[in-house]
Amino acid sequence: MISKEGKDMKPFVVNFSDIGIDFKGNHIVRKYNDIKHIFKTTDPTLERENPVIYEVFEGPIQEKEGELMFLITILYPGTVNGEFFMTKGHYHTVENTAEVYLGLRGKGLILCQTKKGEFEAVEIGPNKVVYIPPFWAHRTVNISDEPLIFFAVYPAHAGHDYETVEKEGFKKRIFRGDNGILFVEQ
Ligand code: PAN
Ligand code: ZN
Repeated sequence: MISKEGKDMKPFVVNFSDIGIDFKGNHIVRKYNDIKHIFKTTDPTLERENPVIYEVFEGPIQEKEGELMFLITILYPGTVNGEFFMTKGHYHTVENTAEVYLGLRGKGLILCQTKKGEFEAVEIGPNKVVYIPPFWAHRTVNISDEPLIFFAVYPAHAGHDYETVEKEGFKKRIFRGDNGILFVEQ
C-alpha cells in the first residue's frame, strides 16, 4: 500500500492526464490574490476575478530524507500589466538539495539565482530537462499563451524557503515586449 506516512512504501505507479491529474498527494492552488505581492504592479480586474495562477499536484510522499518528492505544476498563461504569470519561487530550506524539471507542455523560463548574486534564466518546455543545482533559488515564468506544464522531482526533505525570495526578490522580472520578452531589472 502507499502510505503518506512512509511506513510501508512499495513501488507504485500513478497516471496523469490532461484533464485530471491525480498524484494522490497534496493539491496546492495559488490564486492571484494569494500571490499578488510578487508582481511589480497590481491589476484591479485580476483582484476582482481572482483567477488561479498555478496549481501543483504532489505525489503521496513523506517529506523525509531518502524519499524523492515528485509533482506536476500547471502555470496558467497571462500577465499582470505585462509581467508574465510566475510562481512564488524559493530556495530549498535544506539548501544543499537539487531539483530536476521536465517540460511537458507550453514554454517558460526558470529564473535561478544564488545568495552570492549569480543569476541565470533557462528555458523549459517539451523535450527539455532543467537541472537546478543545490543552493540555487528557482522561479518559473510562463512566457507562452497556453498552460505551462512541467514535472519536477527533488529530495523530499528539502523544504521550501519562500521568505528569502519575498524579502530579496529575483534579480530580473519578465515582461511581454513588442518583439518578444523583456528582462527588467527589479
Ligand atoms: C516546484 C514548485 C512549484 C510551485 O515543484 O514548488 O512549481 O512553485 P513555488 O513552490 O515556488 O510556489 C519546486 O521547485 N519544488 O521544490
Ligand atoms: Zn524547488
